[in-house]
Amino acid sequence: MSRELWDDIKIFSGRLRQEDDVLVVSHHDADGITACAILLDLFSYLEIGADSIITKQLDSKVIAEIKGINKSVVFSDMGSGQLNLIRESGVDYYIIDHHQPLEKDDRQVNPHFYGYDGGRDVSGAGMAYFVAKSLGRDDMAHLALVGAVGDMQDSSGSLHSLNRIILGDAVEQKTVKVKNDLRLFGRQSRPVHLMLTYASDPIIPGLTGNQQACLQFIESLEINPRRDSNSWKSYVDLSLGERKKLISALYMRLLDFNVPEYLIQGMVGEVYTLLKEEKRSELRDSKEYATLMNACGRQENPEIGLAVCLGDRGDKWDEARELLQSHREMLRKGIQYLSKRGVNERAQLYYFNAGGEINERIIGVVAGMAYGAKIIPPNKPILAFALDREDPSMMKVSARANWALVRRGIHLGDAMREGSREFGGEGGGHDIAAGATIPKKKMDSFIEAVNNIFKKQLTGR
Ligand SMILES: [Mn+2]
Repeated sequence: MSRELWDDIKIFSGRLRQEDDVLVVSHHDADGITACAILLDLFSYLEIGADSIITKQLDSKVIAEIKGINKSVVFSDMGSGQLNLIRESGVDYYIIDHHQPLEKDDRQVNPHFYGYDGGRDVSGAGMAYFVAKSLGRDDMAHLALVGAVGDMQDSSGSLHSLNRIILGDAVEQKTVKVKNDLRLFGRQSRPVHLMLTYASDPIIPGLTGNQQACLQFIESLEINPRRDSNSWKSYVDLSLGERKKLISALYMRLLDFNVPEYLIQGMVGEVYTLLKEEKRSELRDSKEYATLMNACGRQENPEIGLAVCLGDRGDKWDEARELLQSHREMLRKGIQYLSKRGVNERAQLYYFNAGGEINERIIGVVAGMAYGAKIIPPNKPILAFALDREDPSMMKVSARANWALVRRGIHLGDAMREGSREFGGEGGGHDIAAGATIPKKKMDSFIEAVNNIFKKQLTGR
């Protein structure tokens, strides 16, 4: 880590250490929830009183609520982009963030000021971890990795830069094991054939979306997919030999269908196993852990995920898994709706307007799943529109792409920011996933504008 960043973290932490009662305000996704857990664990270690609020976004309404609580506030995984709003509110603040900052400020730690890319090099949970580590508390390294994976910072096949330092700590503490293996989602908790059925990164021609074909494929390799007469094996139940056989058969299939080499490469890479968690539980694999947290957040119960991060394996853990179930059920219905309804197409994008049919909380996830469910081919980004529940004159837009499109130049965050600004809305986000809010009556012009922006991104003009 750059000396300068570490020194500034220490100065920042030294000041934070003087507080005796704080309020942590964090984001409602996997990164924000794990970041919040890391900070609450730190404050309990330091015997500093701490409450927390986990929120979807930091707007004036949330700021007013925060102000009413009348404590020093530690913003986590958010705040750098809302510095003006925070300053205006007059609250006593600390910001620990990795999003694009507005300006430098000595009550803020953010990797962007030191030449790091907050999109890839470190997450909000990672920054919280470094703050904790500088104060002598480094036992949550594994959670910081869940945050990074939740923000898709391992999408190239491994974590790097500042995340690599955290990984080194976790490996040394024996809480995490790194292995080169199949990186498909669900290696711990899903039956093998369902892991293949839902594979979307990469999409496996002839298998993704077809459960029967996946089962036959596994059987054709002489791998028994059943654990016993009434349960299925997950990937981690396979023997080493069976895993190798499966991976090379998947390789061959992708090559046969001319899937680009770099997409095939991404299928195998680092997987991060949480060694203190039970085998076959969602918490055992960093990616599945992150999905569980995202489900809690999107089902509007992030505090249940938070309790699990802080060690609850009783009631809250049961509730978290129930939330995951209902989350999956909502997604299943969303996908069903979308495949019946189909999508509209422009030269550079797909889009659909779900109106009120799909909840705005999950519509982005549904849009991203449209590739895996073979509702759309992976050749263009997809925009999903939904009613804004809080303001009927506005619409929420969720944009999703895939790794191949990002490689070709697509940056959804830029497109959403630029496109929405033109019509008096606001937007932003990551290259692969982003969102915006726009006036309802501008929907068609917005689609046209974004179509042009994508064209520019792809051709450079
Ligand atoms: Mn984040």
